[in-house]
Amino acid sequence: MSFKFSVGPWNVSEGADRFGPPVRKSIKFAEKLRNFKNMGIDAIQFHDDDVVPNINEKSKKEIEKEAKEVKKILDNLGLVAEFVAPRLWEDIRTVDGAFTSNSIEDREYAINRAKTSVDIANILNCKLIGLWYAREGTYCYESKNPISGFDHLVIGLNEILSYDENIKIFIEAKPNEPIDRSFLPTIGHALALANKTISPNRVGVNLETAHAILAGLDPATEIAFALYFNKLFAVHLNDQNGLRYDQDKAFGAENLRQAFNQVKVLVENNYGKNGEFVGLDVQAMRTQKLDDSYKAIKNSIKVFKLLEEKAKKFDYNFQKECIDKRDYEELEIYVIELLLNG
Ligand code: XLS
Ligand code: MG
Repeated sequence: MSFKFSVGPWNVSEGADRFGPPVRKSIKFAEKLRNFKNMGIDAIQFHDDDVVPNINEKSKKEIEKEAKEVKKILDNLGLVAEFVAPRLWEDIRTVDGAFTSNSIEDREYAINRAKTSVDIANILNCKLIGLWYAREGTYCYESKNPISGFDHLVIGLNEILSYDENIKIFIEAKPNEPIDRSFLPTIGHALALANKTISPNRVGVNLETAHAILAGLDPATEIAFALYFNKLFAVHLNDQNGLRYDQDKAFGAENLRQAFNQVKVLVENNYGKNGEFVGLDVQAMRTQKLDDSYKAIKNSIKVFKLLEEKAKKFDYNFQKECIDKRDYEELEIYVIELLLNG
């Protein structure tokens, strides 16, 4: 079985960062999708407002109409939608968090917007909702009661689960940024919370490499933990140079051996057998020129495939010999040579 890849339109951005404005022109949405298809991408990851821009200003009918137009573009290109994620971190009503805001009106807004994502997902013939809990946590520890916070998260999940019984949800855990302390920093936290919902089987996770590194954890082990529970609904492969801002670098660009082990654990466990995609969440560097802004994606796929070959070459007999002798130095140099030899 071969892996199928997905990316989001935000992965080809205009290069703005906290310290400077955009440096590249916007590429039209339909053109991005066409280019993704030509690069060998199979599925698209969507925020709700990637599908329906300015979603808050639109009626139910308008949302439906625009989502149907996007479905047509996807069909024409032979692409599918992997998930729809409500972009809950940009609206003025989610300044203090969305599902865990201290304001009841804001929490209601978050739930309604997530339900609209379910409607959009259905139009796109997609059954997966993504929740990156960007502002669910605190900037000031004392500003929220964490126990109520967890409770509000479960209430939000339950509302979505009961709105549509065919929908599954992934939680994308991240320890910090934009907030100081996240309520759900790791895969383990997300899986534990899933068990408190009305339908634990329908709540899984999306492991993003950079988020695990920011939590000081090993991404491959986080992936393995989710696989053990049959809860790895998606992955966001990328890379990260230690404890910096969330860099969304090309996969393998910083931590090649860790990248290898992520691919290896996915290969060993037949990830994708239930239709899951190898998702990338990488950003073009600010320094890239417009025509070269797809390289982070292209290079990530290239590295993934090269590492897949290496994973398939991995010598399990030799591994066993090393284990029997408890000679892990030998195993380690074997892996390094496997990676270095072309
Ligand atoms: C940010 C997240 C975001 C989600 C999609 O850190 O990675 O891009 O993946 O909502
Ligand atoms: Mg992500």
